Amino acid sequence: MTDKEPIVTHVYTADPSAHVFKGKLYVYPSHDIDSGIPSNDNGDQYGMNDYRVFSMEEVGGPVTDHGVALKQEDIPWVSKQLWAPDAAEKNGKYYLYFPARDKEGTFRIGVAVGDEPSGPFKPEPEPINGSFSIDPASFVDDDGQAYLYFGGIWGGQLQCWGTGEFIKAKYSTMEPQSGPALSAKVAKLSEDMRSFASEVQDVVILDEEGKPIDSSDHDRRFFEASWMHKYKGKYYFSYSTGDTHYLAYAVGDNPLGPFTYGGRILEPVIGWTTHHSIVEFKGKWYLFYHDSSLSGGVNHLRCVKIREIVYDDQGKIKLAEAQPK
Ligand code: FUB
Repeated sequence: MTDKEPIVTHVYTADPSAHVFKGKLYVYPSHDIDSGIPSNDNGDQYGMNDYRVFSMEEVGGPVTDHGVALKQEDIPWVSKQLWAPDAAEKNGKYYLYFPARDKEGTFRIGVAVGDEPSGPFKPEPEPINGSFSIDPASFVDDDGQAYLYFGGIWGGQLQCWGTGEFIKAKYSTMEPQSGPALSAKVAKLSEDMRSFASEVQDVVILDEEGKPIDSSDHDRRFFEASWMHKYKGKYYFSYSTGDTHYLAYAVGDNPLGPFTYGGRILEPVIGWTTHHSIVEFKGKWYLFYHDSSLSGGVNHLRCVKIREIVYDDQGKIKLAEAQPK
């Protein structure tokens, strides 16, 4: 595998969340399918209906497909669209967090529990109380406190929740167009990892002058694809800028923020979406991301790839020159 090659080609994969569990690198991606649903701005064509788990012993080595770990028909509250998932481990149990539309068509976030990192995962009968929108990303800090970051604009419905209630009329908008940008959301997770243990709050991203990034600043404001990692005691919140197609990051001293914009990690890829994770494995740091090269550019048929990243003396992230072979 080189940085130009997908980690697997026998299925379409996207939105990779990578974690080290039991000494191996596990990847929890979306499992893209050709749903036959016409494309629109709400993302109806992203009609995924199950999750598969992958693992590798080495970056660049063989990738094991552990098969289907959770499927739509086994989740009582879901109507459609199993979008970008993430996983966490706590006290020997494994938790798969996933967004999907409920029976009313509103995105919620569910959790499913397993005994092994590869699953299978048994879903809780209801979505997490108080959850909404898409793209959950879990983070367990060194003190054992776990957090769930989430949110995504447009098809992900984050713009519908400005008042705290779901306003369907805002579904096809990208509000606000001025003033502070919409923020990703974060909540502490309970000890059993199945519910929120705090209020949902904004993940505030500040500019170099300490002002919240403006909604007109499309190159830097949050759109979707939250990820949290820790490097040298600092908290790195990374995300997709959506319609400007960058992966960007912001750095803070606390997992709840605020975070100060730090720069771009990845330029636009082939395809509309860009979504990633960042993980340390065997002393190196890796960016897992996707593009649509495997399908020749079909936006909803994507493939996961890996690039090595490095940090400079200031803690700024750069792509490494030498990439996984
Ligand atoms: O995979 C469906 C959606 O596309 C994800 O939830 C977004 O982050 C974007 O990658």
